[in-house]
Amino acid sequence: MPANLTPQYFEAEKHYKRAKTPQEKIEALEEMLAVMPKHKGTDKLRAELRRKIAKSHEEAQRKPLVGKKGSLLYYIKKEGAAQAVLIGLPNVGKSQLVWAVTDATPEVAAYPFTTQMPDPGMMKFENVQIQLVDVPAITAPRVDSWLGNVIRNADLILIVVDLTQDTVAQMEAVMERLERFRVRLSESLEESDFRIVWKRALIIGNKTDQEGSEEGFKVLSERVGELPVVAVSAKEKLGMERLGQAIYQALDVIRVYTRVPGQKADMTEPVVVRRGSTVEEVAESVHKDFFRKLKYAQVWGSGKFDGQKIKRQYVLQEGDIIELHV
Ligand SMILES: Nc1nc2c(ncn2[C@@H]2O[C@H](COP(=O)(O)OP(=O)(O)OP(=O)(O)O)[C@@H](O)[C@H]2O)c(=O)[nH]1
Ligand SMILES: [Mg+2]
Repeated sequence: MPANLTPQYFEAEKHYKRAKTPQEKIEALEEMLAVMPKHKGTDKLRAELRRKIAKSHEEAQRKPLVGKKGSLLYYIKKEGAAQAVLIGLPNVGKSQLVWAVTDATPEVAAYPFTTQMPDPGMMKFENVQIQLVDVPAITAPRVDSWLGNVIRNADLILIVVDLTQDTVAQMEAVMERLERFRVRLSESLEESDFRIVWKRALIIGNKTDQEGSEEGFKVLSERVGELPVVAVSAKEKLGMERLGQAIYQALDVIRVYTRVPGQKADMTEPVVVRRGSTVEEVAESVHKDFFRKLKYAQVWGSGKFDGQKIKRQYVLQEGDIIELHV
């Protein structure tokens, strides 16, 4: 069925094409929707416009806030159990990787500085949702004002390295930028500069489908010292399972399950907490008041006998099931 679109519609469409900000896009799209004839022939088109409007609203939400000195600031709201940000030089495959393992669809292209704004997506590792944030290359122009903040705010840094290029030079470039952002990847007790933050990191060697990547990985592995490193092909989706495992491990968290007295624990909904967390800390992350109200807890797993009563300060282990009594 023909859509029979009107001249007003095409006028509104022109506005949309010229729109620069998400707000302008939303306005133009709403105009297009308003002037579009409503009949079966335009059903699909109207649905598509609504989708675009929703997308522009999302975009508007992560639109940069203007900082004090007119600089751009981005803040990526954390979702899921943890937030990991992918950093690296241009073209190493950061966006391709986010595309491969999350629900996000960032732009991927063979030229540098394709990504201009942060783009978060959710990755599922077993029963855990982890947020991955695609950001511009660490050497991109005009990102210094906010990229450092996004990195400093993340729970984990994923350094993506192209295994077909000089891996050592890439690591050096990344480390130099991190230093400038006052981010360190290893904890030093002597550090007296309170502005320096320490972050967990995982190094991801990408493009294992390409010739020369094996050699690149060897050289990289020798360079990284204590940091964990994993090899993948984002494009061919090779090593994705290992990647999920490596990310989870690098986060250094554990999964604990809570159960309501007399019921079975829901094993699909873990409470994800820092390794070394105590019962009272888990209780608090379940509900603010529980820290105060917790009387005692019982644990299943943990090498204790099932249902054993445990103290508030008891340190939990991966996979423990606990019953909180308040
Ligand atoms: N052969 C191969 N090519 C890849 C792989 N991952 C990414 N690429 C290609 O490398 C190019 C750059 O990929 P992007 O994901 O856009 O790189 P990026 O790191 O996000 O780049 P910027 O946004 O510019 O910083 C694209 O042409 C990708 O198709 C891979 O695993 N193997
Ligand atoms: Mg990109």
